[in-house]
Amino acid sequence: MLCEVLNLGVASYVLASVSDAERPRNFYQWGSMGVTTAVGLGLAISTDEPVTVLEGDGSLLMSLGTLTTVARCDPDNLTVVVWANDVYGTTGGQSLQAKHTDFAGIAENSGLDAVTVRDSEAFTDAYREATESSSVTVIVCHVDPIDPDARPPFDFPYIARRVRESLSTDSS
Ligand SMILES: Cc1ncc(C[n+]2csc(CCOP(=O)(O)OP(=O)(O)O)c2C)c(N)n1
Repeated sequence: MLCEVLNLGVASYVLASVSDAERPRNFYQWGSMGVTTAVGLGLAISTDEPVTVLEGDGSLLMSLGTLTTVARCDPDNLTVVVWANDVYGTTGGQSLQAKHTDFAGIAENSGLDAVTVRDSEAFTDAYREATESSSVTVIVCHVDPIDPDARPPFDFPYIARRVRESLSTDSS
């Protein structure tokens, strides 16, 4: 069963509203900015299950060095999707001031496979290829900012416990 590690804020709000009950391995980050990919790496090297990170571009910008560590470990079950909306969406849409920054280029120069996509068809193809690959791929997915209505109240200890219990009891 897929384990998804979601950036704090918008990514967590959206994924929680899609299908939280059927996805006990949705690991929402709560208040913890800049750690999503690092948490995903830790999970990927401690389980054989597939792990997908949904990272924010602001969060990744805070912790670019994580990409070097991901490339060094290169677990075959990890895929990193960067939700690149060019803003700090969760806190009101402030500009990242990073329009000249090439996240896929940074990932590649850190030793990872990387691809940039701009529509859902390209994303679907890239995600399929990435999950079939035995190397980590970073998919930089350019999206428009959204402000979801849903603001699920997360109980973070419960979320972490639920992920841990699902990984230790259920491998289907
Ligand atoms: C260390 C730290 N700095 C700032 C914040 C406040 N904060 C919460 S979400 C967020 C924006 C995150 O931006 P991004 O990762 O691009 O995701 P988006 O909200 O655009 O989906 C900020 C600045 C925080 N929680 N932790």
